[in-house]
Amino acid sequence: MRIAILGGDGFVGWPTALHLSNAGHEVHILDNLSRRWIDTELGVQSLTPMDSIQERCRIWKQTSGETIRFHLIDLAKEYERLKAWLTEHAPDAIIHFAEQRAAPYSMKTDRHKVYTVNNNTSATHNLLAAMVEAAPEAHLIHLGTMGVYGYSSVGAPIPEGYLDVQIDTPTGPKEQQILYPTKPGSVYHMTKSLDQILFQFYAQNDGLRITDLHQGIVWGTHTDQTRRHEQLINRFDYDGDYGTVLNRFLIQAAIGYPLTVHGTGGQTRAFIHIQDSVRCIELALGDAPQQGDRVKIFNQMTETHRVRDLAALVARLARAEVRNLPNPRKEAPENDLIVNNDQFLALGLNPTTLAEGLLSEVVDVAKKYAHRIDRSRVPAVSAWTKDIAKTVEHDPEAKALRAVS
Ligand code: USQ
Repeated sequence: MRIAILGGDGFVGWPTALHLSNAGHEVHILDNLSRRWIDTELGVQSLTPMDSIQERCRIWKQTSGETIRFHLIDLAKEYERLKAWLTEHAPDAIIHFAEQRAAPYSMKTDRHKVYTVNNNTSATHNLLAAMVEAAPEAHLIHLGTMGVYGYSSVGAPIPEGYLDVQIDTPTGPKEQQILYPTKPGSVYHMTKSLDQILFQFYAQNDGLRITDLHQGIVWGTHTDQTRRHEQLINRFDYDGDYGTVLNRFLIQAAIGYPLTVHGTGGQTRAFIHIQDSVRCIELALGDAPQQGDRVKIFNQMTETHRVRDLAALVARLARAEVRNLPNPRKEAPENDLIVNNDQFLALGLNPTTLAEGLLSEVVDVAKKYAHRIDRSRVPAVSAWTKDIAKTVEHDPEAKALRAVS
């Protein structure tokens, strides 16, 4: 297949590009390199040394003999170029990662909220409008998030996108399936909730074939392909805005930094290893909806864990210390989470779970590049509200810690 990977320079986009190129597909990366600019804005860098996208593609050609082409394009701002690109290349499938993906970054200031909404919503809508004109047959796979469901304990398993409801009508009760009601916990998660409505409309109005993957928190760094050459290495975020919880704990353990648990650590979240993430995308490619079908939604996760249990596991594994900090986010302090992921299991996904070996591999990568870490960028200081901002702990390494009650 000819596949366009939008946002193919990012944390999941790059290993996906390698995985699909390795599987024999013709891969094109379209990216505006905004993630690299955000590193510059924040004054942080990936823990792992990342080459330019052009150099990465050159090394891949040298290592595998396969070609990945890179196209510098901003989906949110260059609509006509996007449409022209789709007309010229006629991709069979389009994988859409091209959105600002960090919740803390989206809540940093009003400017970051505006940027995240403008960028994410325009990118998705530009793509859909251009597909109707230039690539109506292509299969669109979007990287959505488990966070659209919200994290209040409902007690029932979260279904894959659609909820069975019964509505009272004058002629008696009627069964219906509706999009699971969204309850986003950040401006970033809100944009992914808006995306769902855009997809629903374009599938129903124009017959676009769309798959939305509600992905959990990705952990790990290497895949089979990124391991093949040092310069194919994936990016690996540790800072308070882009680093995600399990990877942060593993990096913190590697550099002797206290594990930064927000609040009691009673938050339960869904997780998936990066190797499974790229495999799921391949499985979704092979299971496309037909024209006229509703949006196909998968829960792309393999297990759920409570944050404090992860901290305890990493602390045991790497002899690290755990710190309970005031939570910079507005979120339920404790929640349960049960998630259905039957569709990927039925398609043959064999989940990689939190094996100690894989956790240790991440700690080893972090130790190797520890000299690149700026400890002052580890704390998560983007607060969800002005009141919460007053309570944020800026220096978890300091001796005099505020207590969490
Ligand atoms: N947390 C800590 N300590 C930390 C960092 C995070 O206790 O040092 C807590 C947070 O308060 C939160 C949980 O860990 O309760 C998860 O935070 P996270 O930063 O790992 O994940 P999140 O902000 O939800 O976002 C990440 C990705 C996003 C993706 C989402 C999937 O950045 O792109 O959509 O995971 S999900 O969480 O399932 O919605």
